[in-house]
Amino acid sequence: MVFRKLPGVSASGMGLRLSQKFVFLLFLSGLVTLCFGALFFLPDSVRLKRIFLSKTETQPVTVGSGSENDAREHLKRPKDPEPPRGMTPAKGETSTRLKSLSRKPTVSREATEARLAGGRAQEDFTLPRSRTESASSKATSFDRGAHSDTFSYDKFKGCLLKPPLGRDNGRPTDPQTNERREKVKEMMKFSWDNYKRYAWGKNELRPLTRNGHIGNMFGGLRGASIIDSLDTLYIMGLMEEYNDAKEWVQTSLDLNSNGEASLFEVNIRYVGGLLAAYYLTGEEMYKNKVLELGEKLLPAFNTPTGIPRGVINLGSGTSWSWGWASAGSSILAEFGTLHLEFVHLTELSRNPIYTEKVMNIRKLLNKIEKPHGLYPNFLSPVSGNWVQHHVSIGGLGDSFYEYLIKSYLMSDKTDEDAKKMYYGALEAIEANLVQKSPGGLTYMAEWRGGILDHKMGHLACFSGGMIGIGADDGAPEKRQHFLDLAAEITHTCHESYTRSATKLGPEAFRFDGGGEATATRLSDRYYILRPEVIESYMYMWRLTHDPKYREWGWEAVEALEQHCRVESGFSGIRDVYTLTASHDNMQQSFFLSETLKYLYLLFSDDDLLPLEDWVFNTEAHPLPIIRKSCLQDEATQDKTVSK
Ligand code: DMJ
Repeated sequence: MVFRKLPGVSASGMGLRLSQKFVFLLFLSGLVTLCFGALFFLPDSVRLKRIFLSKTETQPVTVGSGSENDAREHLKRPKDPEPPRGMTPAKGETSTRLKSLSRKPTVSREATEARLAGGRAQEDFTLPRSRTESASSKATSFDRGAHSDTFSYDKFKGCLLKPPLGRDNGRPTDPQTNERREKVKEMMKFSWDNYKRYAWGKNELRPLTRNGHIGNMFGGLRGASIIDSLDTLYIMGLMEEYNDAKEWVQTSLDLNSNGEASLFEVNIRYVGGLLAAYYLTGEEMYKNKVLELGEKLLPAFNTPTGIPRGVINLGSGTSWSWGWASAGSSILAEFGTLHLEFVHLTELSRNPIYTEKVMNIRKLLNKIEKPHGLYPNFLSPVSGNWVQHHVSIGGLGDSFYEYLIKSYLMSDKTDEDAKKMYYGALEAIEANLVQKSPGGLTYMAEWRGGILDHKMGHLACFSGGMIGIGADDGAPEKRQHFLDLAAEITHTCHESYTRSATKLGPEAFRFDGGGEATATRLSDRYYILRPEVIESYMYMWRLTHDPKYREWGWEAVEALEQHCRVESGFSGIRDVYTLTASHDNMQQSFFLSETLKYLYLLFSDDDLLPLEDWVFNTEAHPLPIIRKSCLQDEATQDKTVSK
């Protein structure tokens, strides 16, 4: 009976015996299975495959991560003529999944020691399919231009408490302070003019050889110094220079690059820089650019946990982990330094996907077991477990902590999870890392599986400012203590400057081997125009108005002028302990974005970018506090006239 119903083949009609019929049927079903199975090996673009498989294939879903391609699917507008990128890997490329674990990137970062330690199995972050689907369908229907609930710049300005540039652009009344501020402005103009003359459109200036540096951190994106300078030029009132920068962004910033970029660096410099430029000026062009760039970063989150990998190809969306990061892990300071910018991308686009991505990271970090309450620097984006127990407030960990307290502040103090995590982390840091030297200096040691390394990096010096801005929201009995701790750390970092011949601080300083706050290794003696110490002076000045912070800032200006200023720009130096300068021939873009901006703010009145309205991202790009209640209030429309 069954045989007779087989279409096209009548086995009984061929006069076969029952056993022969059985073998024939077995052969036939094997053939059908084989053909169907072969469909899976066809390229995605083959029509036959799409017909049979597209609707039925199921993918594992995780909070905020989804399948390999759905981040781009969410953003695909109905009339997009092309399939989403990443569906068809470029010739010679293996799939993201195969490629993504780890490979040697073209970009290197300081080598890290591989001390493996186990982490507890990750809790299950998989959401029921229905919830993920509803999130994705919400996002698919998103249309940036036509969305009724579009971002209103006027409304945003109406919700600021104060004018962004203060009464008189923050000009201080005290003549000496004003003179110092003018000096910093001159330094900015000098750096900018030389960049423009010798390196226009490249990422950074090489001031000794008078040419441009492109590097390989930004995946083919250009003009890092331009993007990083937009807001600094604007707040300093260097309008001719600002207009040149704006015009370059408008006409020459090409986001269709196809190179390997650091997700972290592109986010803090490009996304942060464009967001700040938009919020300060209201120029729609910046908003359009930043939303276009934001979309390109999303595929980095397509991992089993939703924890992004460190490197992304901005063209294909393929992502992978740094070759130097042990066992294909992601870096705490990298995936933990996206929150502020991504929340603003959602704010401007009205697309929840950006916030979902970073909230997923937050959730995972909140839930995972932490050794002694500490957050190690390496985490597997596949298992969601810590990969090794190295904890540092300097490189590899630093801005993760900064973004916790700043997320709380930027949310108008509504983000209670961020607050809890920040004060919890600070408690663990104090219990395990904060040390006092025999000479009475407070410092943050590094922690390697329970063993302390009595070293503090220049990068860790941002923590004076961070602990300072978080002091007020701590438990009442702790507030003064936090402010004191912030002042002590800032003092130690200042000591690392005063104990050198150049009065500039080394890359890392130690508290063992007889010395205190000095670099003992030759390889730690360099200074690359970093901002962190000056950043803490600026915050501590705003918080305490103790004149010593302005004096310390001025010492730094004099040292920069004396040892880093060369004929055609500013350069890092190889050894802060020798007066025979050896320059590194690099004017880092963060010198224009951070070091000079923080110095300028230090010598300005507090109403220039008031902390009541703005938080600075880790590249010193000001992002406004989001006052949800005000923004949603109909009555706030167009209250901008006075601002
Ligand atoms: C900057 O790019 C950022 O401040 C980052 O968080 C750390 N390093 C540099 C400056 O030193």
